[in-house]
Amino acid sequence: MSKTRVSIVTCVNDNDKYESCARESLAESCQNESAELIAVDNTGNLLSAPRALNDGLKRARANIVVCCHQDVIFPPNWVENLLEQITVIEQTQKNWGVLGTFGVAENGMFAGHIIDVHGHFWCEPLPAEVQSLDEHCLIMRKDSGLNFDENLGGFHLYGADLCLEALSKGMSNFAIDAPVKHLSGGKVDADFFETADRLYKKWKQLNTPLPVIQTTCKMIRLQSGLKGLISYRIARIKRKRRRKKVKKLLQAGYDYTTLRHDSI
Ligand SMILES: [Mn+2]
Repeated sequence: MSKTRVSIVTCVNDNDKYESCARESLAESCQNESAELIAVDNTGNLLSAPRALNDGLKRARANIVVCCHQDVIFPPNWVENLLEQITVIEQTQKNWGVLGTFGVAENGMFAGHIIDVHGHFWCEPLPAEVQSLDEHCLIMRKDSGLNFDENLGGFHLYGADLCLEALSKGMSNFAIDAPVKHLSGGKVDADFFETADRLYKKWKQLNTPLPVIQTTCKMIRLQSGLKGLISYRIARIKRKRRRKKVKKLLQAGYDYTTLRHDSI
């Protein structure tokens, strides 16, 4: 039997970047066979991210599948760290949906542990239940039956959509304490807004588990009608208040390595 515990899938449109980041930092885990790497060639961006990642997911041999950006650097022993976090989560929640290194908690605060272009974020306590997870690193189980929605298309928000799929099937999603370094920030471009529109059009027709979803980049309405509009307005007011409170705390000397997501 293969001892590969984790399959790590990446949609690659810049092979040099992939080789110097994800592949190089995971070389040891590949050597000791705890992880296998699956690169889905997407030179020229001919495939959408959901399509490319689903291709990788099908090829994965392990039940635990990590989908990461090509510009993510994993510290030594990251695979062991991930498996430990899964053990912690499974003590209370066997049927978890999606895990990630960084996301937005149910109260709208950042949750997770990451080093990126915006700084070092460490929002304890972890693992924490979240409403959405950032796409730079998502973890799922093959046997959960979850996969990416190819109709969503594009290169954004497929993590938020996957979290909604999991929630609608009764699974919970968590940010974990298995930090990685991500070399880019979120890019809110035209493709982002087009994908956000498709996300809204999809979930407003379904029984959306959340009226509004807050991602690490933006807040997106998912419910139509007056009810949806009111939920969206309330969520925005709450976000404004929360941001003010966070700003005050940061001015008082707190930083994102000491701020707890459950204290706001
Ligand atoms: Mn990236």
